[in-house]
Amino acid sequence: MCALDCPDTCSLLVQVDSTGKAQKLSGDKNHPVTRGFLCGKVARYLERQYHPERLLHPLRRIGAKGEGRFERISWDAALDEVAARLKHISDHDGPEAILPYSYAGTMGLLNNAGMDRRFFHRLGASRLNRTICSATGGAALTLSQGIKIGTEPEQFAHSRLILAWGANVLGTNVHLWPFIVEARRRGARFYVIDPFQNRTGRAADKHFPIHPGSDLALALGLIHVILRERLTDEDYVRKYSNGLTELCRLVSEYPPQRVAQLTGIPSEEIEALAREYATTQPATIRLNYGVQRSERGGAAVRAIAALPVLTGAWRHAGGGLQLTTSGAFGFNTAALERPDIQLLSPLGREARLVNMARLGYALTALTGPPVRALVVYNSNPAAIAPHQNQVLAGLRRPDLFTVVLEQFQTDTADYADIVLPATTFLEHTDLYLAYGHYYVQLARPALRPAGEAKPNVETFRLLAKRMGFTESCFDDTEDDMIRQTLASENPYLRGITLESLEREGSVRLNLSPPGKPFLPFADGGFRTKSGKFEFGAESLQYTPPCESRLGDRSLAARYPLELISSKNDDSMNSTFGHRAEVDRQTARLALHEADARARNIADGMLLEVFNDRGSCFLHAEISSAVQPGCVVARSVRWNKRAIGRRGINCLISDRLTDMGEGPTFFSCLVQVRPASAPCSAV
Ligand SMILES: Nc1nc2c(c(=O)[nH]1)N[C@H]1C(S)=C(S)[C@@H](COP(=O)(O)OP(=O)(O)OC[C@H]3O[C@@H](n4cnc5c(=O)[nH]c(N)nc54)[C@H](O)[C@@H]3O)O[C@H]1N2
Ligand SMILES: Nc1nc2c(c(=O)[nH]1)N[C@H]1C(S)=C(S)[C@@H](COP(=O)(O)OP(=O)(O)OC[C@H]3O[C@@H](n4cnc5c(=O)[nH]c(N)nc54)[C@H](O)[C@@H]3O)O[C@H]1N2
Ligand code: SF4
Ligand SMILES: [Mo]
Repeated sequence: MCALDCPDTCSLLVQVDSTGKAQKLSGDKNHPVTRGFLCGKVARYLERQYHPERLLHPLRRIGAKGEGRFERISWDAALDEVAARLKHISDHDGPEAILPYSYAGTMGLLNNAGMDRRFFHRLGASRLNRTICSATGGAALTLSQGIKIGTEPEQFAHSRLILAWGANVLGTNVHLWPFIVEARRRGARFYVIDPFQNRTGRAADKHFPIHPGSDLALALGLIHVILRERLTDEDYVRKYSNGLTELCRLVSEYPPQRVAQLTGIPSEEIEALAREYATTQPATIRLNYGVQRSERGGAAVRAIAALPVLTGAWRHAGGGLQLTTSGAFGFNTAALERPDIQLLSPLGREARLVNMARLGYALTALTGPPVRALVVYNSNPAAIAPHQNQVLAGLRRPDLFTVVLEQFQTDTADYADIVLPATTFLEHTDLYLAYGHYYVQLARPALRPAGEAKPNVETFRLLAKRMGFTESCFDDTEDDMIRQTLASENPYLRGITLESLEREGSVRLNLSPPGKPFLPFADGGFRTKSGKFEFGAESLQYTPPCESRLGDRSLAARYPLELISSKNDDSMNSTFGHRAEVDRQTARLALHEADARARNIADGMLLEVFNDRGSCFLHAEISSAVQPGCVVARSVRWNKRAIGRRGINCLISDRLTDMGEGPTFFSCLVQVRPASAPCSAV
């Protein structure tokens, strides 16, 4: 299985020669969703697998933090040192002075949230609130639907109208594309709502270039028209939703003319889209996480999720909405993660929760106790976390002990005291869910670990022994952990066992009888307390993001451009940042000709992009795909490849969203000028 943080979780085939070396990587044709092809980045994964810069041995830092000079040490020496330092810090400052930092470098459950969780629970370390990606949309969907599930990808083929709303399908979720193609072949229309016209927007029947962060306003405007023209499915709304009266009152304040001013989309187009959406069945929305990375992102998700409820689109195969499918995998996470062995803090409570979206704050300002040790795995916070200058200041602290488990010498690894080499998904066993389809999957290692690399599971198992933890869960094998995780009361998992996974590789959840589509909310069945969809109008009032063209006026006067640092098609967050080609793709800032002309900027010119938080250098790409007032940087570049060793995230604030305490990557105002003396910044 491909373990990258992607909705598709592709099933792979690896051809291995008699010496144990992989010769070819391809998609598995038998997989019903991913159907035998790979995205461009993973088609070339073997190059990463055998790259000369793969980390093969434990390392100890000998240079300054951030400089990247290390010496090779043995695993025994590395584990002894890590355990001794963690014990010392725990004894002197309390276990909460230790902070794990991880995200979805691998989505495999055991290596993502398995032995590591057990280890940190037993230690009593600070708990990490893993908000960096989907927390806002997840919180919003949970408030409205009670569960994070949506339309099956296979059903998109039956849709007559598909809206990709802040969803770069061709770039970030390419295995949905064939189903969209199939639907279009049968006459469906495909529209994209996105401030930037990326490949997906170019391939659409129509692209709506919305102002960043104004999706809530657009959704309220669409609802206004739908209610005004009585295009609702009254029966569905009456039976399965709550709060229509309040919603009606709210949207009366959002007539199309006003919404046009807020979103940049002409009022006639808003009217037409609302009518077409409400009168075309089945219609489905692929909402992706792009929308919720903004100050009003949570409310936007709730308002958009109201659309298929109002029109009754959920009744039909090929109708509804998909933000994620992850909530259907009702694994026994308590058995996997073992919060029950958590050492309660001296105060007799659970360890504190630290928000990963505010790592800079946590490392520089948090007290009671301050963070003294940081253990990073499956993530590269020096490059990907907001408010980068503060993050780097924290990582430079001489009194911070940093351990990094990695496959490559990332920017974060450069700040480590100890680096521990990690295996790739081709080298270890793991169990997978998906957030873009409904198959549970198992992968066994196809290759021997490179050098002395170890799976995260094994590294934390060994560390637990070194710390003197005697609970039997630290002796569990990977197979034990898989069995425990599958031992769940959830009916969707019934009959799915290690043995059935071993036999079939990918097994569909028990969502519907074989051959029948899964219609999650055809007859209501929302998992909220009321059992109904909650419109929640009281929290859906729209105010423009503070960092946007209609936001804080004095800020917008100094920094008039809205920056979107969305995903790069040929990479995966900062993974693949070592590739020269990826580095070029992520070293550009796309801007509109009018904005370039006003600043004497020519195509290809080196630019300084800045605001009060910092600055970085990128090359101008004058492009009609970007609307005036907006700039786009495909992300995330490795800092160390950039002038001044600063990346795009030094521009991003650590302000949080309206729900779920997520980051606001896409609510960011900047100014741009031709770089006069870039060398002085090095
Ligand atoms: N190739 C590739 N694939 C990836 C990743 C990658 O880095 N590269 N990353 C993976 C990860 S971690 C995730 S979370 C998913 C994310 O998948 P997506 O959500 O599809 O990716 P994003 O690029 O974050 O955002 C999608 C689109 O939202 C647009 N957008 C930005 N702001 C707004 C807004 O205010 N309103 C609207 N309507 N649109 C907006 C962006 O221009 C972008 O085209 O992709 C995963 N897949
Ligand atoms: N400006 C801007 N910033 C963003 C985003 C954006 O759109 N714009 N997107 C945000 C989002 S949605 C996300 S999800 C985050 C992603 O940020 P991260 O979660 O940090 O993801 P990556 O940058 O891909 O880094 C993952 C690291 O995990 C390592 N890794 C992979 N597998 C394993 C393993 O099995 N063991 C160990 N120990 N390491 C492994 C890889 O080598 C890689 O260096 O970035 C966020 N940051
Ligand atoms: S990154 Fe996504 S699309 Fe590419 S191979 Fe992995 S799971 Fe499939
Ligand atoms: Mo993400």
